[in-house]
Amino acid sequence: MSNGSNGSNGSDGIESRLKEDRRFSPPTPFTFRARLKTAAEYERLYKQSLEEAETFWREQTTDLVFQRPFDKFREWLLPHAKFFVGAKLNITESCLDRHLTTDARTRAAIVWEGEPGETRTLTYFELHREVVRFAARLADLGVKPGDRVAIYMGMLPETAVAMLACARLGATHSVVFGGFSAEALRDRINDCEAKVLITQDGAWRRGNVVPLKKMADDAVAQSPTIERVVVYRRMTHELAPVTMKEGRDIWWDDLLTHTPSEEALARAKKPEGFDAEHPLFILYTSGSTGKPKGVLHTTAGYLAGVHVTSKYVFDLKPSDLYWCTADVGWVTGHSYIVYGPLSNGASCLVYEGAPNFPDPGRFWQMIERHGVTILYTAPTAIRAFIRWGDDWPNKYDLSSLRLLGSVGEPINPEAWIWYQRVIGKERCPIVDTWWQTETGSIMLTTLPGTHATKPGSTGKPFFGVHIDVVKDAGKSCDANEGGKLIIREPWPAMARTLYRDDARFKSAYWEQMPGVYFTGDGARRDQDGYFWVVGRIDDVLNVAGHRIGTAEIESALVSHPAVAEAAAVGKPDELKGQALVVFVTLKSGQTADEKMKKALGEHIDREIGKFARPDQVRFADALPKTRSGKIMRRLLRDVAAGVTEARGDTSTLEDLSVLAKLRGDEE
Ligand code: 7RM
Repeated sequence: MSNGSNGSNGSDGIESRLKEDRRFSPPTPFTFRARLKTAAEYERLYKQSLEEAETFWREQTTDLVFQRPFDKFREWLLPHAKFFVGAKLNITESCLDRHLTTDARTRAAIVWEGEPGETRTLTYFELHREVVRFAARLADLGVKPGDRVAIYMGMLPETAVAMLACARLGATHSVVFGGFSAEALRDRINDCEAKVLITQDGAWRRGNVVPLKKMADDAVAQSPTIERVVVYRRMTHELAPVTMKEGRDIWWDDLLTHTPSEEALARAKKPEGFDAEHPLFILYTSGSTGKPKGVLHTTAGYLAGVHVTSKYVFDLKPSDLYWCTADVGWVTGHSYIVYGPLSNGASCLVYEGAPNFPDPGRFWQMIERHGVTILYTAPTAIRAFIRWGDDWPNKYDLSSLRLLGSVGEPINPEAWIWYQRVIGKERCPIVDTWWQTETGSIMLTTLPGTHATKPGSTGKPFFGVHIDVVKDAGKSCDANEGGKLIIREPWPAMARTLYRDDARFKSAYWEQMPGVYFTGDGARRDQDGYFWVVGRIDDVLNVAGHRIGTAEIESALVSHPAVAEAAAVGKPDELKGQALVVFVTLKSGQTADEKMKKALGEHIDREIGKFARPDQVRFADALPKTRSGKIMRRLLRDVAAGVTEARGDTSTLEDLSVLAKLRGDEE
């Protein structure tokens, strides 16, 4: 069923059954201080969240700032839902202003470390001040509520400032991960018709400078809607030479020297309250067609979702230093670096660079140096650390850690145990959090103080989450029976639509199984109500925690002049979870050689970004197809994985010799 498994959930063999039964109770010293301490507390709140949803969410959001309270908690007209109907709010007041009258005022909001090692701290007072200053200037550049602003930056405090400044003005931000190419940036800007682009001269990555502004120039050359480009100076001119286009480009620092208009300053200082359903951001993510989906999130429900999950899943306290290692260009960065933690007044560590620069001890050195208490990272990173060896973490004092988290893909029990033993020293609970760009906030996890964890399981539904495993017919599966992971009722932080493509929002999520939200994942629920997510069962891959659509890769490949046809599939990979394998047929007269492989790899770098470069390019005379002409990816997956026997039904295969040839091509 799965193309996403990395061997974690094998259900055959007594050994793996026994392994799956391992469970770890929350360490007593953790539970002693935890916000929620017992399974009964979880049960009570979970029950309330489903049966008296309005009361639950009202009580859980009293610390958030609403300029006008809601009239009605939810309106559901499948597949569209509204939450906190009638409320007015400015999300940045919950993330910033509310902390100015509490102890959080002088607390670190962001502790930043650059890849070369320099550090900067912004208190809530300072972060608020910077957001107000920048928002006022953005307003004077003509940014109005509802306008789209693209942000193409690395991991800097200013990236959060830019996002929050947009939100303050009611502009919709679209953050594009700095690993995307100029072409990918251009497509994302053009799809949402962004008016302003905020970028930086260059970003550090593993000792190299990623020339973001240069790539932004290439993108904007073909983006007619961009009027202004704001450039933050991270480098020097020597490190990242930049050409500024007169009348279009302006340095962030120069912009701040402009005296803002009275009107702009007023808008920044005393922010407008927007409707609960006012768009907050668009984030592009891969689906099963070649075109990325512009997932749209709105204001009040999203804030409520990330606020409450951050509080309970990470058990955030004023004394914590919380570190989410995701890039702000992915949803994890939006929800669990920016909006969730800041709405809780948490102190967040933000790191600019690579985990193995200058050496593989970097993360552990940073944990020791800053006294990190909560670490939230991805299984692919954990597997890399394992490979680099225990000596690196063992060199550092990790005793400040009290809680560990995992996100992005299924974690194999071996990696889980290593994380718990070598990093957590068996003192820290692990929260394995399952969620998606579309869900906005965490949907499945064990809460750290209330339940035992089982390595490889994402635990139980979070409050308000009506989640189930079903067969095609929509019937719930029995305990331990595999099926499709679906969500039965809308939840506050769910995506409201796909930007300007509501038809696709309906067909991609709500029509595969009529009336319920289909996640695209396969899963089972065990006898204790714990969920085990296997991975994607659609045409989406998860390569090193990056979500990549096979169709996107294929359409990028066929845009190369030498390529006739292409098929992309995933292959189980110890380190990346899945590796990307592409099968390519070339046009006649083209030579299938190493040079061509390299050219195709570079073509993907340009079209999408280096992170999407295929691990393996395999040439074929023909691809296996059904009689109706559909590429049989199932067979190609087997070929890529080295399965030699044709499994399953090949009766619709047009020409069996095609398959035999592909197998012969094994490297
Ligand atoms: C947060 C994020 C979503 C897909 C999702 C799953 C996979 C994420 C877990 C997981 C097993 C987890 N958003 N996934 N978390 N699988 N266990 N804890 O990753 O939109 O980029 O990806 O990632 O397949 O559908 S995402």
